[in-house]
Amino acid sequence: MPTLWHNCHLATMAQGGYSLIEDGALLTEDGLILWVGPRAEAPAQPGLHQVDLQGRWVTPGLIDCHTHLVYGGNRSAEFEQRLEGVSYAQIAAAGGGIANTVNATRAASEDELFSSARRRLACLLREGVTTVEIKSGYGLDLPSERKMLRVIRRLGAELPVTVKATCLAAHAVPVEYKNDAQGYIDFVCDRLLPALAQEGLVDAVDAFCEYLAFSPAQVEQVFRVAAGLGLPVKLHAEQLSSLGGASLAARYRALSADHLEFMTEADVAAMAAAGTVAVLLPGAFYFLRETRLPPMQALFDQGVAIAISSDSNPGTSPALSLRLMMNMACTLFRLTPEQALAGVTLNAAKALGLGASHGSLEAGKVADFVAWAIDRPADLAYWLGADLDKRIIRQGAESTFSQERI
Ligand code: DI6
Ligand code: FE
Repeated sequence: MPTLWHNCHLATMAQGGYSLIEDGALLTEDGLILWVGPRAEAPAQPGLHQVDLQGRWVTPGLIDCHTHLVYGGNRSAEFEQRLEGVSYAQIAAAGGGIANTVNATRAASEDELFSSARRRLACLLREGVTTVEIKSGYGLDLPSERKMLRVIRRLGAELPVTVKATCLAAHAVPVEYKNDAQGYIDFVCDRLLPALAQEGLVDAVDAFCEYLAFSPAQVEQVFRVAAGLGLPVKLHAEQLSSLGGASLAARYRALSADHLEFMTEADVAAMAAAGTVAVLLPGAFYFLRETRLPPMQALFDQGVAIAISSDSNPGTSPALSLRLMMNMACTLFRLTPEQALAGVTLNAAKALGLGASHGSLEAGKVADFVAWAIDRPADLAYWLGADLDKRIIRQGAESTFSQERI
């Protein structure tokens, strides 16, 4: 049955900005948006189901386009160490860091991984997230990467959220390949990626291009295999050093390059030309107490689409709030609240290859939206902490998930 959602204001995000419609309405049917516009022009149909949104502000459902939500254990002990002066790189060199989480993830059963990830994901969903990307990358062998990707698929099947699964097997060198990063990359390219892609567990391929992870040449090898498998690529690039990863990603028409604090002007130009989205991760910047900012002015000037994401992971961004990331993108990276909202809607959808179906309130797109009891859209980036009063509509139906305890 078609439904008319009315008595609301809309931030449609259709053109990348708020694209406001005051006193607007939305018509939905079969999970899709049929029409959006001013209430006075709403199509009149006999028997139309009507929902009064009581003056709320409606935005697209939020999209967290870069997370590592599935993992065993956590790293709060390393947080304490870092505050005592030990660096992230030192902890990693001593066998902690990502390797710590790899051990805990390998030891966990699929059910254990599912239930801990479900609890974390629920925090995002209660906040209005309707689409999320989740990466593997804490398994680093075939059975453990498969286990993570199966958990990611199961989260999408059992929770009211659209989930994209990214294979990040090229995240770190596992102990089996100590001092043989190239041997591990060969294994990922020859065996692991083809097997997991063939099992239908992979929507995109990511890698960590960094001096303490993989070189641009090794990443390129992974990208070539991904292309051969028909999978889009993304890249963790220029987080801690400048290796030209963002330009490499652009060359392979990556959906996104992520982090980017150390990117150069040439990287910005390459991404702009390729239409690769810049995914900024203020949570990791903050949690690692980084000081080098991404080249914001160059990104703005060259018109690179900017997405904002939580990077939710146990080591560098134990973030369970996308709205907090919006605030931090404004305070730390100088985005406007409008740009921050675009960063978790339209541009985040593009970073997942979902630009045609998600991320804005437009006819033909999936009817994922949130009706917020706020004064104006900037409130979403303004309030720190706490939960805002809201109604969450996913695929045209109101979700009651936010009331469930898990
Ligand atoms: N960059 C990050 O910030 C995370 N992975 C990556 O490639 C960190 C992952 C971790 O420390 O567990
Ligand atoms: Fe990450």
